[in-house]
Amino acid sequence: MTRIAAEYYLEALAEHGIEYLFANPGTDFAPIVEAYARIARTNGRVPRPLVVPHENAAVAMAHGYTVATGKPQAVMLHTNVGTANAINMLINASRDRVPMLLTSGRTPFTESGAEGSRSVHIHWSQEMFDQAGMLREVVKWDYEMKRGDQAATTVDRAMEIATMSPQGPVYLSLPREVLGEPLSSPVESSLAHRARPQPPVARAEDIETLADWIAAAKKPLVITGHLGRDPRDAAVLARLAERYALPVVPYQTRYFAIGSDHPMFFGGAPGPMLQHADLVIVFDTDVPWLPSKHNPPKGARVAQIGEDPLFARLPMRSFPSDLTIRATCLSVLDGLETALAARDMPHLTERRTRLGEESRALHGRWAAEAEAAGKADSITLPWLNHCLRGVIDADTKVVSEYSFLHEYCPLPGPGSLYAVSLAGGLGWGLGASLGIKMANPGSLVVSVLGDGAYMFANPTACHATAQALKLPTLTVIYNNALYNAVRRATLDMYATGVAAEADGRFMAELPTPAFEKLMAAHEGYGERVDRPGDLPAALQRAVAAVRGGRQAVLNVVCG
Ligand SMILES: Cc1ncc(C[n+]2csc(CCOP(=O)(O)OP(=O)(O)O)c2C)c(N)n1
Repeated sequence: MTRIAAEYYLEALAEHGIEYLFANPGTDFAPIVEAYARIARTNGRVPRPLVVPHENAAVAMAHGYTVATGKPQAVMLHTNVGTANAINMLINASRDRVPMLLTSGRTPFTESGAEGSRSVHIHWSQEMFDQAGMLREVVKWDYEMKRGDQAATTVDRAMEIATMSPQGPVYLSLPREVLGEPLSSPVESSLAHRARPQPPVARAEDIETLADWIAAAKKPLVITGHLGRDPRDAAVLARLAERYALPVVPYQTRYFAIGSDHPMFFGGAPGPMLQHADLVIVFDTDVPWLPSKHNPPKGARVAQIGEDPLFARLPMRSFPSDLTIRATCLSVLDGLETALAARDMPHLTERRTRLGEESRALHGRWAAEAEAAGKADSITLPWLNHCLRGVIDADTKVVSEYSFLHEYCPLPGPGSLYAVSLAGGLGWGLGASLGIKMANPGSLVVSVLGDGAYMFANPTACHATAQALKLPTLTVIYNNALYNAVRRATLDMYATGVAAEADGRFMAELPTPAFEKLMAAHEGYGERVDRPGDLPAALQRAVAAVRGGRQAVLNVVCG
């Protein structure tokens, strides 16, 4: 039988180490379905197709799997409409620099005459002048496969761009006629002859300068954002912070950068320390502080470090920098470890003593807050996070869509946290938790989400996927029946405005469905919790269900 281009295409994906094709199909998929069926007869190596019943969930799963494994995956969606559904999660992946091959079918371009020509009315209506135009701004590269014999080389090109530093998603559109094209001779890949560029590493003179600055600083501050995606970064940072008394603020951190039980963890808000710092070292942080609220003092030195330290895809960003190092965090941290060992630290003892006292006071305050929260009438975010301690073990992965607070819940170590992108495309956490579970089948995966974030995730699509793929995770919903972020923004801008008279709640209030009952539809375990004292045992019950193979939802109703 003459092979079709789609067969070579799927094989090319596997050649690039792509294990899964997260898919939501349409009429454009016919050659893909045929190719899978043909290849199954020969046991050929192709990515496992996973049908995910919402596009945002498919992209969030791929995102989660990739950040947990480092391995980029492929997603295939239906023409313009399916692609449109996924753009929210694509924005998250783009801002988080997650490599991904996002693809979609392209409606057949021929009206008749070819194999795969238009055969239903949507084939006219779904055509766009420029399908990639709707997402071009958030991908590194886009292309439309023109001929069947490009099936392997387009994948080669897509993957080298996606994985080159700084990494990010790329987009490929796949016309049906091209995927279905019969090919009499085998398709060639260029993979074997395409060495990839390595990520940038730090220059020795920059390391020396930064080490000098650290040695001279009385009040240094380290701010992190993306640091920790490579778990090795967090391990070195913990050592340096301890050894040289460097306070660390993981600000809106996307990953585990430093444990909240580390003496140099100084909370998640840079403001208090920033105002007095004489050296601010920013490790891979798109927004290291909010200039409208707080700034480093005049004369403070600022170093900005990262593979893309200017965050070139952010249209406007004006944070100061006296030393900008384009390099992986790991290369800078490793370099500093050597360079600092060779230096005198005249202020180290003073730094250590003062910061030790401040740290003890801060940790004491968080502990007191958690204790008080446990005695309150209703559940608060500090209490919810404090109670999570009781179920988190050395192998737990926490997925946060804003609701996880390290201060109240130390995590086990590098690689134990994944948080939503600063782009804040809500609806990410539930899908991402499934991808993270796929990558860590033996781990307890707990997502901590607001009720708003949970509903944005298309919960039914996610829970159905978890059920079908046997991916039991625990979803903890911090249910305040509110878009509290919207309320806070109203009060922040109009503290004395008319809307403040209604506590900023107008347009922020949400209905309160019995989220836990969704579990009845998905063979899972669901429970509603209202009182602080009931939460620890409810978490234990939910985790027991998850460990027994059932997904679980805790609907934690907050005052
Ligand atoms: C897709 C999407 N739509 C809308 C928003 C705007 N938004 C930001 S935070 C927020 C509220 C989220 O509510 P919830 O998850 O319950 O958390 P809370 O603010 O109550 O803590 C909204 C609607 C967004 N970030 N993403």
